[in-house]
Amino acid sequence: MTDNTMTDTDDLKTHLLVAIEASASLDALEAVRVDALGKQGRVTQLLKTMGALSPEERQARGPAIHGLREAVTSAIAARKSHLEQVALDAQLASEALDMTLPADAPLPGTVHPVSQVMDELAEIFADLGFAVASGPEMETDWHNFGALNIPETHPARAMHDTFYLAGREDSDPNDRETPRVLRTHTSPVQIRTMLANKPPIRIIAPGRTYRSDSDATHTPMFHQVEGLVIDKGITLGHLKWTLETFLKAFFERDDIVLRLRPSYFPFTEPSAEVDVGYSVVKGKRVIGGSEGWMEVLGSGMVHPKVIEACGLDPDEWQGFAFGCGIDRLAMLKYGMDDLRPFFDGDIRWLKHYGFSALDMPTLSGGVGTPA
Ligand code: 2NL
Repeated sequence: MTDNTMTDTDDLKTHLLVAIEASASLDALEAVRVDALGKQGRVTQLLKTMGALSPEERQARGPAIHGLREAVTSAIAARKSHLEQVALDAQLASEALDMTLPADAPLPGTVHPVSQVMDELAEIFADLGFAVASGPEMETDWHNFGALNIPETHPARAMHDTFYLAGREDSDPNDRETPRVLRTHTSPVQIRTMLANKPPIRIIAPGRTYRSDSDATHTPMFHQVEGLVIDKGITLGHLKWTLETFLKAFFERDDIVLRLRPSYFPFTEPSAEVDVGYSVVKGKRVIGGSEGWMEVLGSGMVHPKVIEACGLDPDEWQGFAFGCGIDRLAMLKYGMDDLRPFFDGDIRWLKHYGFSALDMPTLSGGVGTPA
C-alpha cells in the first residue's frame, strides 16, 4: 500500500514536472497549474484523500503528497519567472529604438528667436575668447545690488522695480547666502564669477532677468546679456573695439558705426551709453549706416568699488563691462516690432519667426539664417 502510493505520487510528480518544463507559454503553464493545483487538480484531489486516512496511513503517505505539492508549486514558479523574462526580452528587442537614425520627418518645433540670439552671442564671443557664465535667478540682495555699488536708496531698488521673494522683504540686505530678490540684471553672475575665479576673466552672462514692469516694450521677465573683462591695463579702447567687433558679427555688416555717449551707472566709472548708426529701408530702421542713432548697449569701466567688493585690488586689476537686452537685439536683427508675442507661445508666431534646430549659428556661415 505504502509502496503503491510512493509510486503513484512519483509518477505524477515526473509527469507534472515534465509538463511544466514543456510549457512554451504562460498560458500553457497556467493550464498545467490548474490541472495540478486547481480546485479539481490532481494534486489537490490527492491532498483531499488525506482526510479519510487513518493517522498511521497519513503519517506514511503525507510526506510524499506534501512533497509533491511543494515540488510542483516551486517548479511552476521557476518556469513562470523564466517565461516572463523571455517575454520581456522579446518585448524590449521589438521596441528598441535606434536613436542614431536620422529623423525621417521634418522637426516639428522651431528654435525661439531669443534662444537663437543667445546661441549667436555665445558663438561670436567664444571667438573673442569669452566663456559663457550662468547663475541663480533668485539672488541675494548683496549679489544683485550691494556688490554693484547700488546704494540702498537707489531707485532701482524700489519696490515697483524689484520683485522681492515672498516673506523676504524685511531680511538682511547684507546676507550673502539667502536669496531675497529675482535678479534684476545678470550682473550678479559676474560678481559670482569674480568671487570664484582669479583674473584674467572674460565672460558673457546671458539669461532671464525680472523687473516689475509691463507695457508694449517691457515684460516682467526679459532676457539680458552682460559682458565682463577683468585683466591688467584694460582701457575704454578695448571696450569700444570689442563692442564694434561684436556688433559687426551679430548684424553681419561692416558699416556699423558706434557712438559712445557719457552716461551714469553705479557699477561703472566712467560709463557710456552706446548708440549704433541705423538706416531706413522700406520705412523700417535697420542697423548699419548713419542716418540716425539708436541706443543699444550700456557700458563702462568696472567701478573700483565693485572690483574691491569681489576681493580684488583695483590698483592691480581693471576691466570693462557692458549690458544689453537680448529681446531687443532679436527684434532689431529679425525685424519684429512687438515684444509681447515673444512670450505668448503662439505656434503660428513661432513657426514664422523661429529657426531650424539643425541650423547652428557659425561665424563662417553667417550667424543667423531663419528656418
Ligand atoms: C544696460 C546697462 C550695463 C554693466 C551693465 C556690469 C557688471 C559688473 C560690473 C560692472 Cl559685475 N558693470 N554691468 C555695466 C554697464 C552697463 O548694462 O543698459 N543694460 C541693459
